[in-house]
Amino acid sequence: MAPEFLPSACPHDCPSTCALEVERLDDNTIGKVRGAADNDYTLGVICEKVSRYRERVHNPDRLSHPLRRTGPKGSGNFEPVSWDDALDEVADAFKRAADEFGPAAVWPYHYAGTMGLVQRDGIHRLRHAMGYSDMVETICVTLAQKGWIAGTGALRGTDPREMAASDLIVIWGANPVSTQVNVMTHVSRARKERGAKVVTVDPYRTQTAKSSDIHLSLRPGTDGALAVGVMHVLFAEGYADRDYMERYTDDPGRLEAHVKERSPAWAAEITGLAEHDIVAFARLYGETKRSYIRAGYGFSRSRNGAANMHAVSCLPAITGAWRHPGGGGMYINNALYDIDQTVIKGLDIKNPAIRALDMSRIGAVLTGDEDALLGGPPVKAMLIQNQNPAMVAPETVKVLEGLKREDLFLCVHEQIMTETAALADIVLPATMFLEHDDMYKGGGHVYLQVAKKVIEPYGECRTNHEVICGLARRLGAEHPGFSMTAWELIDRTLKDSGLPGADEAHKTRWVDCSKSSEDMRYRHGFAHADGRFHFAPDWAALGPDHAVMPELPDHLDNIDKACSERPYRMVTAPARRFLNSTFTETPTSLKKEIRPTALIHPDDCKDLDIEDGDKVRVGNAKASVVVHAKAFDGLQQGVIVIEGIWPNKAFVEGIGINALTSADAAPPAGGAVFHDTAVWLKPEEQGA
Ligand SMILES: Nc1nc2c(c(=O)[nH]1)N[C@H]1C(S)=C(S)[C@@H](COP(=O)(O)OP(=O)(O)OC[C@H]3O[C@@H](n4cnc5c(=O)[nH]c(N)nc54)[C@H](O)[C@@H]3O)O[C@H]1N2
Ligand SMILES: Nc1nc2c(c(=O)[nH]1)N[C@H]1C(S)=C(S)[C@@H](COP(=O)(O)OP(=O)(O)OC[C@H]3O[C@@H](n4cnc5c(=O)[nH]c(N)nc54)[C@H](O)[C@@H]3O)O[C@H]1N2
Ligand code: SF4
Ligand SMILES: [Mo]
Repeated sequence: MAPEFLPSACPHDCPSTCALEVERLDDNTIGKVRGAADNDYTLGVICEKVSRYRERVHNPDRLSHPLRRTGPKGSGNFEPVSWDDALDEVADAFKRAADEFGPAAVWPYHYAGTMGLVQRDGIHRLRHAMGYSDMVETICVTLAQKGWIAGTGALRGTDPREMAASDLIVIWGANPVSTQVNVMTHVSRARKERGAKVVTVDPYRTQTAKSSDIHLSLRPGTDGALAVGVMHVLFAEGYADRDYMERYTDDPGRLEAHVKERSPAWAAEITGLAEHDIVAFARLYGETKRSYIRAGYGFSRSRNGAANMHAVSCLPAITGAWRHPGGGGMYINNALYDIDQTVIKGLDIKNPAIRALDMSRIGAVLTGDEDALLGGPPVKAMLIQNQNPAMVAPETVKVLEGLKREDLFLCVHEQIMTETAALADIVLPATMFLEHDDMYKGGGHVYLQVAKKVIEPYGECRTNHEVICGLARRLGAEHPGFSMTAWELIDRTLKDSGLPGADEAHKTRWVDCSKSSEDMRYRHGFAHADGRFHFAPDWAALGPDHAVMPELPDHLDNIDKACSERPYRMVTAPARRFLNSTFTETPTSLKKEIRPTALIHPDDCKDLDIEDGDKVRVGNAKASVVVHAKAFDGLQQGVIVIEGIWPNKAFVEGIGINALTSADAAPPAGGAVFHDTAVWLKPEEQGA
């Protein structure tokens, strides 16, 4: 077969969801991977890690056949076993747990290792058919989503392609150079075509911040204060669009009175920024009508993250930036995709009375915390797909203790032997996206994509869909979705959603789900019942823990503040060549990321007598971890950054950064707080 490029879509947990072209060398081998040049969001650009996907898909360490544990948990001793035997054992273990403790003792657990709707979400169909425990998906998006919806009413914003028509782009709490590179393509267009200015708001000088005209290097968890300080100037200096607010917002008068009390000097005190920098940014933002705020997840991963996202989203409603093409802003565009996933997820058979455990609190759940278990039975059996909690979930010490419980039956369906898979009783080998069919929503853009497999599955690998259906058969689970192929599920789901079917969508490569430019900018009203942007959100409608939420945008003072015992605030931002825990197995990524490293202000290094390259111990009440230090002047004193997510084994003592992060559920509806940790820091003794 002659080499050829076939269309695909990137399945990883990245808002860019790039349209790909993959070179097929033969039935089992790929060559180059490149971005589709004719997709007007991807524009031929993809990140370096996916451009060398060959290294991942043809990784010699890939799992190729089912395995059964032979030694003690975590010993790493496994023996090969047939698919039939493996699935029988999993089904038997689930039946035993359900017989003894009720079906809620089984907890299917998953997240977004693949973003494909069929392969990611089919696990819910099995859950609902069997009455197993449900899962609240809090590990990533909850805080940001609640915060954005609070004001606008819907998870969408200005068309990201319209950034090219902006005169000012504010990248707020995101690092797209690392985390969604296509944003930068559109930023570059605005710069080239309109001379647009770029501002980045981030606690440290990321590559994104470095490439910007202005970097506001604030303390973590203080974005609400910055936004309110900016509002003060917008009102005081005549930049507020009163006509727009009168027509499109809920209570501008109250907001104005509220922010009058909160000056740039007040914001400077909280954020650690200079007052004149806050004022200068506010003036620039106020003067520039075509201003586009691209809000990221990063600044929402704090206890006050939802409040901060809401505060930031208020800015374009004050200046009326939404009026102008290229103005307004966006965080994510999920609401464009009105996909009816009833068949994939088995929503028609879901029993809402069954408990839903908070996935970010997996450590507490598995170690028997009554609150985390919501008063129900212990979790005795799990199937994990698309997730690596041993590395990525908060409170690693508890997570590992729980996963190692001898009385917990654990099945992990994985592509490689992750630190989670290594703790399993049964490990099942999973296909990669190039080996199965699926459909993808582009959260960071406007396209829905349907992708067919490019090569044959490696070894004995099976898809998530096949595993779910295989277990359903053995467990007697009933639902039409279990007897459909992945392609049939795609076709049915698209048609149920009023979209072209699978064949047609695949032929056109992507389906544009955008609305008109005006609609994307809420020119016909915001998505709340009253059609207005809400400066005073109805937090009670957004989550049970709403009492602490500020009535109007403010600095919500509920973070893990620095104190004398723990004087440093730690951010655990993503690494450029990893994608969460993925790509920590590819040699090039590992080589370029080098090792877990704490970026520390040079003056803090001096105070602590730490030299570049020294080992340092970072800790709090939960644990301590040892990393190498790097002096870095791109952050405030009192802030440290450790990029990750590295495997536990990459750390000097074999325990990773999430041993320090908290599983506290942030208000109003939960959400993990990965960048909200106060720590102490000290040099590790030489040779220790
Ligand atoms: N290369 C790479 N790409 C990725 C990922 C990865 O791990 N690696 N992860 C993927 C996933 S799952 C997601 S959800 C997205 C997330 O992508 P982003 O939206 O970019 O969010 P984060 O990666 O959490 O953090 C982005 C930035 O937020 C900053 N930040 C932290 N705390 C604060 C704060 O209090 N205020 C402000 N203003 N900024 C703050 C961090 O320093 C960091 O530079 O990226 C995806 N893409
Ligand atoms: N300290 C710190 N911790 C964090 C974060 C942070 O910024 N800092 N970010 C958090 C965020 S935003 C997220 S989303 C989570 C993400 O955490 P995870 O969801 O664990 O992240 P991934 O590495 O994207 O995917 C997990 C696994 O899915 C597997 N996988 C991929 N495709 C398939 C498939 O088709 N089938 C099966 N069976 N498996 C598949 C991959 O091999 C990978 O091991 O981490 C969180 N943890
Ligand atoms: S930028 Fe994101 S969506 Fe695009 S190829 Fe890289 S990981 Fe995939
Ligand atoms: Mo995420």
